[in-house]
Amino acid sequence: NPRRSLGKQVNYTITGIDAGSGEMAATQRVLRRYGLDKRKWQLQTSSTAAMTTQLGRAIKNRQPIVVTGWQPHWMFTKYKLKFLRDPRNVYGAAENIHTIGRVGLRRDEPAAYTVLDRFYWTPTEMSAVMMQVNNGVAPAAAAKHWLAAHPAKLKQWVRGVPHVRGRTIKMTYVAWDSEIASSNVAAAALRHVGYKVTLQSMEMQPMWAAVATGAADAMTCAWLPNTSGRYFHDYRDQVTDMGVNLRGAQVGLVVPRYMKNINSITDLR
Ligand code: PBE
Repeated sequence: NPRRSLGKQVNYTITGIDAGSGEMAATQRVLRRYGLDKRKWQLQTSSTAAMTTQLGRAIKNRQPIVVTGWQPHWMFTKYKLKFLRDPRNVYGAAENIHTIGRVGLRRDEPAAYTVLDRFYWTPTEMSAVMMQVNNGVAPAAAAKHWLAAHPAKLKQWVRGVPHVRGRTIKMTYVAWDSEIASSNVAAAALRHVGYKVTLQSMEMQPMWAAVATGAADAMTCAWLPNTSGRYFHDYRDQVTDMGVNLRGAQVGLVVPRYMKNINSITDLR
């Protein structure tokens, strides 16, 4: 019975990502809400890169694996995967990704504010940039090429924005594949209107704190209402919510489609 032996085969382990991410916190709740913690299941902390490496290795050997996955992500482009159903709705429905700026950005850098405020794209567009990066293209180059190939999109974001000189925007992000793509594309659009842009990667909590204290100007990484909800709740009065930059994001447990008998989180029990 492949279902009964699954726990054993994967060592009762869900392959996770960085400890600070919202999805890891949600997955700890999943272990409790589905009683998996009492059945030896554990969530392994690692990193996006280590998780995707383990996923690729398992798929190559057609072995079972359960990971904390999300969409948009190149893993769904490259491999045949499925989200496990979540009947207790711990992860929540589809989310929107928001751009968050420091208080005062609009006054101090109106050109940057306008571009970041307009920055908006689709899961398909984000996936294309993520796939390029996964294929080995440097993120800044992938972003620049993508913008060059989508002039209408760039025009929407920069239309009427005056060119600036000698001004810098500091962006921060967490090195999740999706956010590597979005922050590099937003940075490329800002560079197009003349800004020098620095991109600094951090853990999730310091990223929010950097924008809240004004140490950073902006970030494109807020998954709402659930995955980044705790930080948004804590910092909402100290930051500017610049609205949605992508609609229809999703987090959850992800397995290869060849795991035919595993379709719901309840199937892990
Ligand atoms: N993620 C990607 C993040 C948000 C973006 C799903 C890994 C998380 O906080 O879990």
